[in-house]
Amino acid sequence: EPSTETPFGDSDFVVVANRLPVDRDPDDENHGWRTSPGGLVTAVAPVMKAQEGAWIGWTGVADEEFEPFTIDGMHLTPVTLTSEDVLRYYEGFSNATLWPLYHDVIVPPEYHRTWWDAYVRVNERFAHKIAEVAAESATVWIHDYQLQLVPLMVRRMRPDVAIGFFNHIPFPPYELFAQLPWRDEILRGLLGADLVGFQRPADAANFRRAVRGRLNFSTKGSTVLVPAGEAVAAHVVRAEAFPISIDTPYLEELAKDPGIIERARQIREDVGNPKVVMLGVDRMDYTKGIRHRLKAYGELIAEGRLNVEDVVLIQIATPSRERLEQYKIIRHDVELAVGRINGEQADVGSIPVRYLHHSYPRDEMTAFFLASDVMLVTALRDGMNLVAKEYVACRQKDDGALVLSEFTGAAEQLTGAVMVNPHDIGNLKAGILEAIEMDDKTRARRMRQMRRKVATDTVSLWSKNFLAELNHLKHNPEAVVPD
Ligand code: GDG
Repeated sequence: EPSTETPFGDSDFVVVANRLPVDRDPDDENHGWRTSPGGLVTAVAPVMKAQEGAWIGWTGVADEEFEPFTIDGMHLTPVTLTSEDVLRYYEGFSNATLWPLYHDVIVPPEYHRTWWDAYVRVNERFAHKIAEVAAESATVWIHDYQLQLVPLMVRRMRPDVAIGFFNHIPFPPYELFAQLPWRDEILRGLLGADLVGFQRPADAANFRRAVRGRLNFSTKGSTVLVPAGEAVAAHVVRAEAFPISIDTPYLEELAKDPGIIERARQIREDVGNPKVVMLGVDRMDYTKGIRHRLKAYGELIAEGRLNVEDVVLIQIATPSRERLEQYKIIRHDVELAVGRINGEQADVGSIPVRYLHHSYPRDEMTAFFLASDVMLVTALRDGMNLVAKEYVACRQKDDGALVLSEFTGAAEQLTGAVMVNPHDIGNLKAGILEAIEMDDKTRARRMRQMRRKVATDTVSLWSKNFLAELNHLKHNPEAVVPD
């Protein structure tokens, strides 16, 4: 019997990410869910509330179907993953194939056809959900490497919607990307979007080069000319950089909170009130350069260039992807290194590394930022690195120094940091000493400059810019086709 319903859904603005911004909490009266605050939520929540918005993603719970629900004014539409999907699409193809490949093959990526099949299947599931909930001419914003096939799938089903994609991690150089057995499918998938955003101009350039090299499509500036293909009309795609940022006003507010300031003082006292407190905050991930950082620090102590009575390193490493072999290895290596340094370099009254394998509430994290004189961000490769920006936002007295790897997206923005090449242990040691010994005036000048940068470039501005550009492209497609 003919349906009187339109083939469209109700949402004018649809955010799509692997995870919904919630965690299970059976005690909570909100249908058993608690929102997990993060930069992306802050950035898109106002847009979702202003328009009829929806967020599509996985709940983090396998093998269970959930009905759509509303929490903090956001309409959430769960996508179901089976345990096998989690194994093959999420832990497998997303985190053991794409993640290492896109981070300069720091560990070897694994290529398995069964993982790829699951990736296609789950991407299709997301695309169908989008086609179902998106209103006519809606704006759809798809996030990250787990969903790179979704843009083309949605364009085929729903040519009326505006499709944006943002890649939160690096896009690798062509020579590395070319290893991927499914490289052409990934490129075609991304080119289903009207706008593909990357962290750095270099990531966008890597992508356009791969498109030219593999698909032979021509590019002009940041525009890719996509000819008509299987079930899609010819169109243009913009690929360019939109460096992500943080919710600066919120962090500045927290950093002024007397309770949090008091907690910071207490943390310093708990570690023995040394002259210098250094801090690392990372997910426990092999991309973050935690081992390199510990190696440099351990050598500085062993050589007597740092004194265990004067300095403490607090290393927070939050548990991450713990079922994956490479994550078991990095955790083991980090814990071995911490044990060695503390065993060899400590005396009974001082412990050079305070290692914390936990996650903390945002307030406590802010107290750690406030308690630390030197922040160490030594990633071997990182799309942006928000921790670096968060530290800067909290240092409202313009004290504190940031040691920052040149292999982070943040390095292009936080130019007042002490830049290091974490592969070069000598250089890393010199950077740590430079940060510790920097005179107050220089430290203040450099921090002030970085703080201005994060005060202007907030995550709200980032999403506003991305969505404005997407909207412009969809409504003036002829304006973006270069002669
Ligand atoms: C990916 C890209 C890109 C960490 N532990 C706790 C906690 N965190 C927060 C940090 C920060 C966030 O998690 C981590 O963001 P990063 O940017 O540092 O790194 P990834 O997780 O690898 O993020 C990265 C980012 O996406 C955004 O596009 O910058 O390059 O790899 O906000 O503070 N927060 C709380 N407790 C913890 O224990 N509350």
